[in-house]
Parts: sequence; C-alpha cells; structure tokens
Amino acid sequence: MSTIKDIEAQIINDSRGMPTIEVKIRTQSGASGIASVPSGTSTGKKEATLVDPKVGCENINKIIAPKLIGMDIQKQAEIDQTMVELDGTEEKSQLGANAILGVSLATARTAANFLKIPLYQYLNQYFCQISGVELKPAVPTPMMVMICGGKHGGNKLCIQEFLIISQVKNGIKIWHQIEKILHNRKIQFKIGLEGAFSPDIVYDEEALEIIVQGLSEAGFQNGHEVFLGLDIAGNHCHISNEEILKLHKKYNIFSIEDPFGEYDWEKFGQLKLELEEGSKDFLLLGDDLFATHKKLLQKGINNLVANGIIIKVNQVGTLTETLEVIALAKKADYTHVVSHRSGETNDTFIADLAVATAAKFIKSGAPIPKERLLKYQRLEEIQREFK
Ligand code: 2PG
Ligand code: MG
Repeated sequence: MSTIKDIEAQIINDSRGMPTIEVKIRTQSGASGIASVPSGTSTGKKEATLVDPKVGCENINKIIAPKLIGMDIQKQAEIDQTMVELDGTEEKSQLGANAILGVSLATARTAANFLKIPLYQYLNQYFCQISGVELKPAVPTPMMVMICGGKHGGNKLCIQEFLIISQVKNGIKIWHQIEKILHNRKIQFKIGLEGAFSPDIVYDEEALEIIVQGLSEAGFQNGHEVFLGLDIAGNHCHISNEEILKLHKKYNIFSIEDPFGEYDWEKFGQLKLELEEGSKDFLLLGDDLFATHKKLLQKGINNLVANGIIIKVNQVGTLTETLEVIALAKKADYTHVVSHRSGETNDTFIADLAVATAAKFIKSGAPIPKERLLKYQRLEEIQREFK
C-alpha cells in the first residue's frame, strides 16, 4: 500500500493555446504520476461543467488535496467518490469536472507507477473489477480526421470531421496525398484544430470526393484496408436523414457520429432503422447525445437509437464513471470509441484507456500534430509489447 503524500495542480497550455489543468500526485513510497485535462470546442450541453482552469487549480490545491492526502493511491473508486461527494452537484459545477478529472487520471497513473506496471494493465484490472467481466487488453484501430469543417474548420463545410479508419501509417500516407490533391486543384486550406485540412470549399460531398481520391491514389480501396467515417456534430450542422443516407450509400461510409442534435433521440432511432435496412455494416455513434453518461446511454439502449458511443473522459469527469459507462456499453453490445478532444495536451492517457477496455476504435485526430501523434505512438508502443 502507498498513501497520497501531496497533490499539486498547475496551469499548462493545450493544443489551442488555451489554459488547462495538469495534476501531479506523489505518494509516501516515492511513486508519482502526472495527468492533464483535455477540453472541447464543439461541446454539448449535457457535458459536466468545466471551471476556469485557474479556479480549478485552486480547488485542487486547497479543497481536494487536503481531503485525499493519506488515502491509499490504489483506492480509485473511493478517491473518485470522495471528489464527487465533495463537489455535491450533478454536473460537477462546484469544483469543476476538469479539476476532478485531473486528479482522477493522475491517481490511476500514480498507482500504475507505484505497482510498476503499464497504465493500460492497471486500468484493465480496474475495468474488469467494475464490469465483473474478464477482458483481455487489445489495441484499437485509429479513426483519423483528414478534412474538417464546422467549429473545427472555420471554413464553409458543414460536417465537422471527415475521417478515415485504418492503421496510422496508412493515415499518414493518405494525409500527404490529400495535401497534394489540394495543391493540384489549387484549393486554399488551413489546418484545423486536430491537424486535418480545412479547405476553402463549400460542399461536404467535395470533401468526400477528395478523400476517396486521396485514399485510392495512396494505393488503398475504400471499404478494405481503409474505411470512411463522419462526425457530423449535429448540434451545429443540420443535414436531413435522406442526405445522410445518400452519403452513406454513395461513399460507402462506415461510421456516422452525431448525425443530429443532442436531443434528437427519435431522429437517431429512425436513421438506425433505415441503416439496418441496407446491406452494409455500419456504426452509428452518439457523442453529444450520450455525453459519456450512464443514464443517457441507458436511455439510448432502451430506445434503440445507436449502436456505438463516443467516450470522452472530460464529459463525465472521473475515471470510475467513465469505466462504468464503457461497462454498460459492452453489456449492451455497443461499440465504444475512446476519443480525444479538440483541445488536447501531450498526455497519452486515452491510448492506455482504449487498450485497457479493448475499444475497437480510438479517435485522436490527424496523425500529424504532436499531441495527436503521441497517442498513436503510444498505441504502437503497446502493440510492440504485445508481440
Ligand atoms: C468531437 C470532438 C473531438 P470537440 O466532436 O467528437 O473530435 O470535438 O472536442 O471539439 O467536442
Ligand atoms: Mg463528436
């Protein structure tokens, strides 16, 4: 056993140049661990509340730390529960979900360091305990955004993310190929928040055509080694059911995230029924719809609105609650996709989380910017350990 000796929070900058929280925990035994907190740009209303990071740091240093010092670092459930109770609100608005999450993630990393085991192994053990099911860790397939629009792109495209689902090395090849196509077609572009191209084009279909051309020129076939995905981010981009089905058929799109707004349960259910009528395999993901929240996921399961869920640690605010949501998803046969946020740090925690829970997929941006690539590299490192 090793007890918490001190907890220290400080401000760091995220990939958008915005302040966020980093937490360091030390134990009596000398073990330590650091974690930092991501945050979103196209956030939903159901997400737990983030406080100003400065206030969050003060809350950690002055309110949370004194409560947790002396607790056993391996008692993740008790530590998370103590913070939830200390906060006392449904949406973690008192202390801030960002403050609570920083401590929660740093706790797990410190415990893994204390035990001298990889983080994914520690998380896997805790997940098995929570879910009551034995599960072997497994490395997920990346979903990498190639072209962006909406709140991430600052351009005229409505759909937020045009993704390819494949191995990282394939993603890098395709990314470079798309860059060539944009140059050849003389399309101006910027780079969006997650390292994808934000081209100066108007039609979502044109973005899909560029991606399909890019992957075929890079030597791949859509639907074989490489699959396509969309995050419509339906809170901000309004597309009809018919249009989505048309894109799904025409471009052989495998994964569709947030096709509608976060309260459009019925539209999700309707689309799912229609996708099921087609012959193709599909993944219909709820992100802002579920907000990594157990009650919302249960509602989705009861109403047959999707077959997958995006998992974002900061939507709920503790590791324990995150793992509970994943356990529920697995029980209902939902595919869970562990996801980054548009505002990221160099912390690779989500890579270990995805492996620990044997997520089929991980969404961590284009495989180019450092804060995204680090997560994919962590997956490759784990993959080598498995061999
Ligand atoms: C999303 C995420 C990540 P944000 O909508 O899925 O890509 O974006 O972090 O801005 O909410
Ligand atoms: Mg999303």
